Amino acid sequence: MIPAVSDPFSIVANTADIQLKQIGEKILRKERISFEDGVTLFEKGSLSWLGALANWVREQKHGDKTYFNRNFHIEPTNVCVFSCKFCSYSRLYANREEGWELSIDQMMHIVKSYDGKPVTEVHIVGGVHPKMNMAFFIELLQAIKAHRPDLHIKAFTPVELDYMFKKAKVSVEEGMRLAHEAGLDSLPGGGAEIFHPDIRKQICDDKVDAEGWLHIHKAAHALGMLSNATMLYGHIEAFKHRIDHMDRLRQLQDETGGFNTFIPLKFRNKDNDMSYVTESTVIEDMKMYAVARLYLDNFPHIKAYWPMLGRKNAQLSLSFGVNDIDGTIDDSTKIYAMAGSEEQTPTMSTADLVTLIRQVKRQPVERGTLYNEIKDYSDTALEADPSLN
Ligand code: V47
Ligand code: SF4
Repeated sequence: MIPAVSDPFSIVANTADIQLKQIGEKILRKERISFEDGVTLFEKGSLSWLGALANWVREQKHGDKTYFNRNFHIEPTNVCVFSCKFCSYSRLYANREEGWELSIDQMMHIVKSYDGKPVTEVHIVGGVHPKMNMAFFIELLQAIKAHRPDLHIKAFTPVELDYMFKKAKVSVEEGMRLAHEAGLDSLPGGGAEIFHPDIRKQICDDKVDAEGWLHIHKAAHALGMLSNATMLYGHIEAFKHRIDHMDRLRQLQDETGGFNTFIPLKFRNKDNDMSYVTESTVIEDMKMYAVARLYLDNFPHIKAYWPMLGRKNAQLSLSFGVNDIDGTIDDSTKIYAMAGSEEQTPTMSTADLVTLIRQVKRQPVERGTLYNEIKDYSDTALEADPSLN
């Protein structure tokens, strides 16, 4: 474990590189850094230098608090009409051996299996099945809310929403309103990949573009819904594409204030059309988190998604700007296991998550989806709380 450097001022002062020194000083003065500054951070910033600054920003915003939530995932289908080159998950036809397609009853069976358990959120994301349409998902949202009104539904990426709105011939605004009325509470961050068209056309040419993705999140924010944003990094993109991506998010956040969390997603290369691409190293991963924390000054939270990063690296990320490590998940989240993550059975009990956070001397706080604090686990004796397992 690399200890967090508590004195970024000395680190900044000791930097020989004049450009880095100026950027570091801006950050310590809490001034916004520019596009060029962001690229320079990637190009020149050392791991320890970036980590010290990002940890300083993280501690200014959240102290040692490290959030997690208790959620479960439902993946309605892995059948998908799109053909993203990085995807290890989609299967074109449901009748192929590995394809699945859940009915409303089957999904409600999953929801009901959590009755009496202290989960606060269901996360629903899957492929884009040609048969599934808006009416189907409206019915699903209504059924979940009728059964468990207090369960927060975070569901559907703009990829799924764009497809269903077009099929139903409704505008984005109208479609979002209908979904919200039916029970959709917030949007997850998926489908963003890399916004820049030069990269997007090479890795996911046929699905919603950057403008479409941002439009849907903007419409959600206008209805008072909050959302997350992701970025798939570590493949064929250059640093300027990563900054371009974060810059578009930063601009929309200035307008709406509707984003909660940014989640950098490390590209995994197993069994997909980009298997020839070498995966990023842990050093690059930590730099990615740190630069995200420094660039996205208006995003409250930076999340490490542990099923994709692995538990040890998720712990490490807490010293590089990350203040959230998602949730217990408690379900067979298949997308990362299929793409090559070492986390083949991505479930962690709440006690495991609390221990993981405490081991690196941070403060575990259970949150709701919208970052309402549910319980601080700093001093809870784990064996004394039966709901933890
Ligand atoms: O958009 C697909 C990614 C995303 C691969 O909002 C891959 O709380 C790496 O968005 N290697 C979906 N990543 C998952 C997602 C998410 C996950 C957890 C929490 C939240 C949240 C959102 O998975 C896709 C895509 O970027 N993905 N294939 C791959 N080979
Ligand atoms: Fe379909 Fe999503 Fe996979 Fe792309 S990443 S092929 S949209 S399931």
